[in-house]
Amino acid sequence: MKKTLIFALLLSVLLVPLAFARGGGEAGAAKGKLVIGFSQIDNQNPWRLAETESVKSEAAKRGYELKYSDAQAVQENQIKALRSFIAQKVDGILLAPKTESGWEPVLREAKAAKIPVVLLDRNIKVDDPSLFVTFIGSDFFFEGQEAAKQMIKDLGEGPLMIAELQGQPGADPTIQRANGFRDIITKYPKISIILSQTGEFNRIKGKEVMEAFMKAKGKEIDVVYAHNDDMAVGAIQAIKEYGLDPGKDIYLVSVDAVRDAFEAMVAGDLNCTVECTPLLGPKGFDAIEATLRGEKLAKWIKSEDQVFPMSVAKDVIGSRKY
Ligand code: GZL
Repeated sequence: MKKTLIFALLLSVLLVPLAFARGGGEAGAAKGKLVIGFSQIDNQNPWRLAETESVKSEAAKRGYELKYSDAQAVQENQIKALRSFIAQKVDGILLAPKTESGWEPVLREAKAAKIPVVLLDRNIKVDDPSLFVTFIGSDFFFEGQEAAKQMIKDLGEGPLMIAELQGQPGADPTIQRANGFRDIITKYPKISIILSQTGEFNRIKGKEVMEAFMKAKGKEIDVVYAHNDDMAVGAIQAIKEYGLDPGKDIYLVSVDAVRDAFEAMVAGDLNCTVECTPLLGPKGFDAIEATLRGEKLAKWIKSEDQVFPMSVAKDVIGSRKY
């Protein structure tokens, strides 16, 4: 009797995950495991690479089949990838949408095919909120506010002339980080943004734009506000080549808190980075699984982010996961 009971218990523990892992779509049903499509914007900076790795490693850990597409920063390629996922009848889609707009048609096709779409790391503007399950990502407006607050804490209320390196045009983080920073500095009449241009969230472009800024207003620039660390690292190179001392002659604050930013702060070249975690794979798959179980989710699953001024970099760098 006792042996039978133990055997039955063991069997139930083994079978439960298998039973649950059966996908919602036909693709999953055929193989008894979830098949998930992931449309990634690009892999042109360490943050993007960390996000891609987070999704891929979590899919492998959960035994999912991942259909992966790198759009090379072209929205049309993302739309094509989503159509391909729909045609393959995947069980769910993870989408990191490059821009806020232009998604309704393909999301209506996913909805008609009963395939849940979870947004990773950027939100979108749609007329019908049922077109996606949830947005998993940071509060970019908060990040912009915190960058401005730390700058004022470190430098005072001005006069301060700021050069801004913006992210990819039309992207949710670009728009909100710009708005959040301006929300704070408008309260200080002696603080102003004198230069602003996109560096596309990448190091090479960020350096090129900073070189142009230095040519135009070199010695007048007190602060660089970069919408991500990769552009800040490019700006640091440009400032050094111009002959000034980044982190001292020019104060730099950026967003993401990738390892390169901590190394730059330890070297004294960067003054602050505001965290924006890319480790979103587990939450993304949790959201798809919950949806396939019929659970309703909040429209925004917010990441909690911290502010890291230069003073803490040495103590924190060893514990960073990306
Ligand atoms: C933020 C993400 C941004 C990062 C950049 O969630 O969309 O895109 O801040 C990345 O580094 O390119």
